[in-house]
Amino acid sequence: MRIDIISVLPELLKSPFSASISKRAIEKGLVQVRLHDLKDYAIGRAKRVDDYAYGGGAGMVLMPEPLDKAISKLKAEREYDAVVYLTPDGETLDQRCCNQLSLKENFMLICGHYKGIDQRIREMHVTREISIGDYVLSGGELAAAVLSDALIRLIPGVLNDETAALSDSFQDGLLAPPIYTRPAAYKGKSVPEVLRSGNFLKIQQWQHEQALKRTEKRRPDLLG
Ligand code: 6GU
Repeated sequence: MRIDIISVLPELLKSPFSASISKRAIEKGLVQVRLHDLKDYAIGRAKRVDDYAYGGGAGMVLMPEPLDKAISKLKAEREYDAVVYLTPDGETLDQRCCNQLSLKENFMLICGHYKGIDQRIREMHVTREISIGDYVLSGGELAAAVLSDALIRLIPGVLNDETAALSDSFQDGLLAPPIYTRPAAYKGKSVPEVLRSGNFLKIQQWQHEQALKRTEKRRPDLLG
């Protein structure tokens, strides 16, 4: 997998890829992440990338020309399976969407900032518009980091057995059951007996029951 991210604040995106699972995936060569600074494509003597919105209102808009140049340069170098614009008015990201996207090879992620990007760039280049939830972030960078993280961990070979994606919340349409580690008793609270029974079938049964209970209580919408 290859992820190209275009942003006016690429420095905001360095640390999410410098630790843990994403870092290991990059080191293993299972994913390549490239950050592109939109400011390198600024135009005019003033080296601008944003301008006021037509029609007025507060907030700046990323201009079409720098974005068009940046996107076109990347497109000339390789085929992209998806050109994603991260925006609060996009489709809401969920695990199903991540699973589907994780089968693709080359992604371009475009981060808006301020009020967003010129509509014409969305029409000319963007193939998919994604939001990470119903709240507003200052820019698309953190959303791009969230989407990248969710995709990278699904690449075959990225997770080892201990962190297998199959037992994650949402992967089977249910929230994950409670989990415990040693010690067996802590401040008077004990680990459920069944988890220490060694009976794999009973453990699985218990975990499924707990997952169902938790989902009914917290996210009944997931049960349909
Ligand atoms: Cl993708 N961008 C911004 N700016 N805010 C968001 C978002 C994206 N998803 C949820 N809120």
